[in-house]
Amino acid sequence: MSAISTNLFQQWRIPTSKQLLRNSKLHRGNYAGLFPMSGSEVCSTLCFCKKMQTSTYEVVSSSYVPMIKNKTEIDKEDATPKLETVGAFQKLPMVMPSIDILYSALKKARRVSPTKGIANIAKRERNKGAKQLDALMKELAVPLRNYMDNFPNKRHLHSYERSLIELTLGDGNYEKVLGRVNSLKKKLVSVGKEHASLCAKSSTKREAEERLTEGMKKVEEIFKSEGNAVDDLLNIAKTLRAVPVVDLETPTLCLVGAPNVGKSSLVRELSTGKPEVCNYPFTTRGILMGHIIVNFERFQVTDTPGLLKRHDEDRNNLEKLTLAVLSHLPTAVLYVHDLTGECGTSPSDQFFIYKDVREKFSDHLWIDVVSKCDLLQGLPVRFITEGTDAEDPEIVRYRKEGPDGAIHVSVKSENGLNELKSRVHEVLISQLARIRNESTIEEACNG
Ligand SMILES: Nc1nc2c(ncn2[C@@H]2O[C@H](COP(=O)(O)OP(=O)(O)OP(=O)(O)O)[C@@H](O)[C@H]2O)c(=O)[nH]1
Ligand SMILES: [Mg+2]
Repeated sequence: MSAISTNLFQQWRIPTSKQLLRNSKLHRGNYAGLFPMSGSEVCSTLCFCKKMQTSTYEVVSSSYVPMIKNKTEIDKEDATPKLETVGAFQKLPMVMPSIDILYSALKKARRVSPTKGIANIAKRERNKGAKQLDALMKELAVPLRNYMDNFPNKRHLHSYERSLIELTLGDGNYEKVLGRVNSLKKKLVSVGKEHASLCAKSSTKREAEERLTEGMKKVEEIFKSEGNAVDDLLNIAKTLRAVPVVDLETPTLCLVGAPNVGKSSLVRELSTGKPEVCNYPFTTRGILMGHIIVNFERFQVTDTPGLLKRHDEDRNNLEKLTLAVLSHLPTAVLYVHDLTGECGTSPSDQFFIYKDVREKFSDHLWIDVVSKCDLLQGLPVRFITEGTDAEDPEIVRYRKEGPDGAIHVSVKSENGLNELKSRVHEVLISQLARIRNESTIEEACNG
């Protein structure tokens, strides 16, 4: 299968609270999480889905943590259909704003005329009333039913996309909004039918007219008061469609490290990606996707938000996003260490974060980079806040050189960049071999 991208760099990030209020109505429902940048900053992308990775991880309460499943759970999962690809967000249906659905439905319903050939005035009026109410109910309920049918069940999504839904929209909010749309649909059907039936039982023309007006008003009121569920769904679709598309069969390099260590600067050097670079932590607030072309072979590069020294349960959604990429996508890691003290995280804290991440993702192909080496002329940097564990010989060594085999680079002096580029190419080629090998094994297993 070929993979096409209309642009070579995609960006998706958590907005500031101001952007969030401007871009989405979802804040009303206390939606903590990530949203795309405003339209001009989010690049639209066309990319084809690929087969899912072979190893699977389960998202547990917004966590990226791999979970070991017992037999009953596996059996239960096997019973449900699965979408074994990424790319579900690009297939989400277009949702119409609630106001447009309402006005279009009212217009169409009012145009409905009574069945031809009814001579009796009262009969004709109640026939018209019942038909108009029925039409209004259908015009409102059918689009909602289509949304319900075409927004995927979260359980059937690829683990990466499931995790993005949790981190983007907040725990359970995707299902809540779909639930509200569904209950609105049910209410419209039941109230619409009830009033159509009342109207059909009218004994005079006047009564039929009154019942029609009353029914129209009632259905309209319900839709006006609960139609915001549809607008929330529209915002969800917009947000999810803006998530950069990853291709699971294209090797991916994921830049990881503490905040402000120079990850984005390296992404700019290594790939077509041009993420924002600033001298403060958490400049990168989402997943950013760039590409590297080596010998006509295309590879993906993801920039990620920085990781702080803390336990997983205390991590914010930005950090969880980084870990979700590592957990659910078959990436090679380029881990960035800043030993200059410039980034704000002490070398010993960076060492702690590094050990933790390295241990968790020990099966990933890996490159260590010590960044900003143009600033590393003086003695090893030690923060006054560093505790006694900073005397640990491993940390003392780390503070001087970084991890064993780390490549020292500077985007300012360009030191080490050529060595890094060839190492990156080597690792991506190995990653490609791994992916192909896994596909071959999978095909063999599938007979
Ligand atoms: N002197 C020097 N400064 C650098 C180098 N690389 C990056 N910087 C600076 O370090 C700061 C942080 O760089 P970024 O690339 O934004 O770091 P980041 O890790 O992506 O930061 P977050 O997205 O906030 O986590 C910026 O002010 C860069 O100009 C380098 O090689 N030398
Ligand atoms: Mg960055």
